[in-house]
Amino acid sequence: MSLLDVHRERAVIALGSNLGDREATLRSAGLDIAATSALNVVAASGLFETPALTLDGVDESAPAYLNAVVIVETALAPIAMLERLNEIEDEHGRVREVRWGDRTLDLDLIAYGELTLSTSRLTLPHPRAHERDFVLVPWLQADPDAALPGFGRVHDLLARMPAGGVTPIAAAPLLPGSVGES
Ligand code: A4P
Ligand code: MG
Repeated sequence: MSLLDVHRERAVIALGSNLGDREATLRSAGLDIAATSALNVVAASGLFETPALTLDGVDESAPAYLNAVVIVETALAPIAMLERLNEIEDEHGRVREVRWGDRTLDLDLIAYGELTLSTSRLTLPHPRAHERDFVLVPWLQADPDAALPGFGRVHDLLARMPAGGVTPIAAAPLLPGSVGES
């Protein structure tokens, strides 16, 4: 390794929206991620419609979410990456009112390499990702070999879950030419 080499990590971002023009918001946020020079997109999933999970459980009467996953390589530190994701949320009119409440855009950092971390601002991997089909199904589509640090292969996690209501929607992939890794 020379002094010019930069250490890069692979990071997984989950996108969710259940208010407004959900598809336009997710596509625009995907483009914002791709346009961030410090984030290089490796793969992206398609779009999936999923029933809202609230603090009281799945709420079929709440507006449904669209969810997707983007995988990037980055030299940004995890906190710097979270700050960039928060900026993109803010640019899309995200208002923080109710925890797990309806939102125009939620960007979660699901995993950052093999790193495990628990601070007041950031927990890695995302503490609830392992039990959320609306994160794991798009992630597996973008990367069939995906593994969640501390929890094992995403394929195996999903195989142990009841088949849920994660429905692919008939639309182009989130970012052009980027479903699955080539
Ligand atoms: N934070 C800590 N670790 C992370 C991380 N790995 N990634 C902190 C992102 N943020 C992380 O998040 C609250 C705080 O978590 C942030 O200040 C950050 O420093 P927030 O986005 O402000 O609030 P939130 O999203 O309402 O809360 P929370 O607990 O992060 O909720 P989740 O887990 O993000 O769940 N149902 C469906 N079908 N699809 C969804 O996408 N999403 C949620 C939100 C609920 N129900 C859903 C979906
Ligand atoms: Mg969140």
